[in-house]
Amino acid sequence: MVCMDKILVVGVKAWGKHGVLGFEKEYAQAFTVDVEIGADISKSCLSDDLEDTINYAGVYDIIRSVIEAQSFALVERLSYVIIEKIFAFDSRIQRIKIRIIKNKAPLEGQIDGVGVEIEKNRTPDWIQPLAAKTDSTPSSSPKMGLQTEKKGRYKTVLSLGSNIGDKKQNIQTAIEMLTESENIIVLNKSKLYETEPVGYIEQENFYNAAILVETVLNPFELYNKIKDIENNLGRKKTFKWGPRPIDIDIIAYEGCIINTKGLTVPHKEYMQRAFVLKPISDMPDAIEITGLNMTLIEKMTCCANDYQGIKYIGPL
Ligand code: PH2
Ligand code: MG
Ligand code: MG
Repeated sequence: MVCMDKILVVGVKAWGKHGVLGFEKEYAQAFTVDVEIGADISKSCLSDDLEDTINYAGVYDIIRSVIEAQSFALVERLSYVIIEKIFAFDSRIQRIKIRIIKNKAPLEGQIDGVGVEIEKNRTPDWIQPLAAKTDSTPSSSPKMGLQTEKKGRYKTVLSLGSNIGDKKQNIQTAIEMLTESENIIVLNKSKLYETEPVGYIEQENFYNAAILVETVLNPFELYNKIKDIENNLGRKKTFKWGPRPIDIDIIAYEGCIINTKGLTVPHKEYMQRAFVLKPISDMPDAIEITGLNMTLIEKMTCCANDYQGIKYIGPL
């Protein structure tokens, strides 16, 4: 996560009964804890109002009460329980780093302490670890090891590109296929553009467009749906940036940052690509989902290396 403000609660000393050895569970020993809380607290810098930030006193109380009132074998588990409680304490907290040192670990010889450092991002509320799954709720994306509770509708911006076959038809068919999915509503469409290939240039020009959709699918489910559609439209695995009848990319997904091996959201390179930015700039409601604004997106479009190669074709 880039540019995240931090609240620091450091050097908290507390006594607790944590350890694998029998006497560690019986007699309390000293722990020192540092916590870093990642959250957007910029509003409070102007307002000077406690309501606009995370109250560090609450964080401090959680650290002490978990250490003092509970008992765990591992400092790993202790850290995790504190993290969970701090996330629950304030929904604006996006990231937590915790360092717990057991000051007088039962080891022979000279040692200043042992401990762990654990860092976690808040898990969006529609993603739950598989372990939390009950028998009655079907797992809708087993491949990702995730289970979804469909709690809401989310807006997401998709970019479409084609440079094999009837390019306009391919893009239109892909949009129809998305529309036919009962989980997806297409809210807005860009115009259609012809663009010069970026990356691998020895191939036909592309047609590019973008759409804004609303969906109850989480980003991983949406990704799987998109892959199905790409395959149905004859997409074959070739090489990176190679020609394709259809490519659909998730550019942005409301309130969501994902960094996994298979999926990165927002899309890694879209801010340098006029063939993505230009279509998005046709749709003010889609720009909003990217977190950019019209002025910025227009400037970025003009700065992108592929800007000169973009030709307006017509409506979609
Ligand atoms: N997609 C790529 C690589 N290069 N160039 C253009 N003009 N349009 C694309 O959609 C495109 C590309 C990889 O997805
Ligand atoms: Mg792509
Ligand atoms: Mg793609």
